[in-house]
Amino acid sequence: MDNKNSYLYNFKGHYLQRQFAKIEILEAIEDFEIRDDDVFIITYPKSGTFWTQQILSLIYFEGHRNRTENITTALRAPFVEYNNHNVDHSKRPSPRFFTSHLQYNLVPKGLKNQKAKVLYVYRNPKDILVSFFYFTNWLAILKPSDTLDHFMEKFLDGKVEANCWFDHIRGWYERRNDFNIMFMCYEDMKKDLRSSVLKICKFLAKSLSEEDLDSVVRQAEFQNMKCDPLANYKNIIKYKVGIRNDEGNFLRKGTIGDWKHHLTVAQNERFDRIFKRNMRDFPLKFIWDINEE
Ligand code: PPS
Repeated sequence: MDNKNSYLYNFKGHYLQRQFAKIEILEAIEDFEIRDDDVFIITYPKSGTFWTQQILSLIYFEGHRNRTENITTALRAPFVEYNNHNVDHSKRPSPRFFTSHLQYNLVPKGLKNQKAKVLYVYRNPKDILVSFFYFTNWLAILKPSDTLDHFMEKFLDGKVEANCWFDHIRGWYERRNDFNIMFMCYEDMKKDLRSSVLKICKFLAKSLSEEDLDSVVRQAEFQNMKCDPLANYKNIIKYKVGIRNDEGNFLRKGTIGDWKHHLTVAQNERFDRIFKRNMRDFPLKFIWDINEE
């Protein structure tokens, strides 16, 4: 992989958004000092990253839950590979939350002491493909594609941020014993948000009153997040990053199975063939349809 792409930055074989990638930040990640109570949200793009940031922020910060503090979820759980806000992580109070789209071999090595927690959120890749297609065509700093077919080629080739979806999830899953990790499925969160929040609380050893739990679930629901400027980055993206049109939204559909409205029969069959070949014997289940059990 060369480094001539004007939209993607290649760091040790991993693609990042060129606009925000800084070599000194990337090189410092490996030795980044990890605390035992740190929590890392790890996702492939478009898998529910900001949703999970919102859930953790609501679980942990009373001021976020009762809306007395005006801190975006991006600042509650900043990306480790993009320090856009120049945060000095060593000065942040514990527990610290981080977010990352990095592959398993590029995260801080201190995460492997198996104390700090990793929450890996995954989503069915056909919905990721569609979400990613709309996102890259919306954001001015990402390379647009004329057609879904064109974007699908890039996605399957791993010529997008965070590279190939298959490698990302397989890598993290195969190395799961190196980390204190829990895998969560976007679709399970969508189908039963309350149980998913409870599952996250259990993993983080955090208990909430019934009233607080209700409040977390309510404020993490799609429609409520969409209206919440601290959780929906539409305007931040519009004014600080730049967009190509006004129709897009960071919280676009937030559903399961939207791919059915976008993929042709031929594209779907091709995707299925490639999925089967790459995910043979892979034990995590994927939910492709809202009505699937
Ligand atoms: S990014 O840019 O990679 O960090 O994007 P990411 O946050 O991972 O994923 C964006 C998709 O997540 C959907 N989303 C939600 N779905 C359901 N419920 C809630 N509360 C929610 N919040 C975000 C968001 O709408 C994007 O999916 P699509 O399919 O494009 O709507």
